[in-house]
Amino acid sequence: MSSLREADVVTIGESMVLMQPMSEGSLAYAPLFTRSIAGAESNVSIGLSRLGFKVRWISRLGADPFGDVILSTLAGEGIDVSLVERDAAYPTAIYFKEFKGYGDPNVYYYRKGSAVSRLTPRDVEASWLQGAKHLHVTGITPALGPETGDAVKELMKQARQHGMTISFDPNLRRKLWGEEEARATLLSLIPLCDIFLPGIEEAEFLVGEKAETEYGPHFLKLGAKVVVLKLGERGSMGFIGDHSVTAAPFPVTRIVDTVGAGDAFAAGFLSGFLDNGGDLEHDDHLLKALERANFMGSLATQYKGDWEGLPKRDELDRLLSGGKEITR
Ligand code: KDG
Repeated sequence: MSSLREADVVTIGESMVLMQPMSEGSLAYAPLFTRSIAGAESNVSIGLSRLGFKVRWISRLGADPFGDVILSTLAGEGIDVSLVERDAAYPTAIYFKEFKGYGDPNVYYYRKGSAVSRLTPRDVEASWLQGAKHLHVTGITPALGPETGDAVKELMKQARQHGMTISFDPNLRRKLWGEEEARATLLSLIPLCDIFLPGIEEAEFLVGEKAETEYGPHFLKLGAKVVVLKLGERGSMGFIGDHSVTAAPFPVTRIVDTVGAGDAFAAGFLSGFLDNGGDLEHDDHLLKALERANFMGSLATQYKGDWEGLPKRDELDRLLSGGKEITR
């Protein structure tokens, strides 16, 4: 008998060691760094785990100390990492942020030839989805190696065969691949997902400039069942069937770090989806999931780090109901 823990959600992707400078400005002049870990799918995993969901994270890491720290951090967050493979031949990836004092941070990736970049569809195993209800994938994994996209596609197909629901965040990373390849690959994954979560700029990248309200119906026609359009500081819109709802943003007075906000949003939305047993047909459910997503996204921008600001369930409930924290 398998000793695998049950999972509400399975994610697959690459996590890296994240080096963040302690000073603003060019990395050329940054003498001191703090070390954390990050990765779009593990950020979502942490968000969901903190809200009480059982999450399994599938990945590969180098057989190196950076792989150790990623594994122990995620295990410490309650995520099932028992199927993560260690590879002695290829390293764990690293990335650096550069804070300019305005706008989004710059990021510098050192991930070519990493352990995850060697993943192929032949590596996909039935155990990855065992006992799971939902699969979450992003467009970052297909950008990593020659066959990583096919591996993601294979996993999505298997999830569908198992009757699981699937969410897909395109997470366009222009530094990782060429525009044409990115566009074609990301578009090819939309028909395989139930919930598609593009940002407004990603939507425009994928299908060209349109009126904001046209993107949802366009992606629904391509095969997604629900489209969630992230509008940044203007909130978000959800599209299902022939109707749509708009959720207002939560105002943020001090943005510290925008990286990870989209993953916080995804965790918020998926938690609303799972809380309602996968029913988004009611406008009320869709709106609540969007509002939670907006809130989680705005929270993430107020912390340095890609996931550190994600709330636990009781904290989320208190913050959303306007309750005050007893601090001393
Ligand atoms: O969405 C945030 C991620 O971009 C970040 O945590 C690192 O996975 C990452 C990436 O590929 O940029």
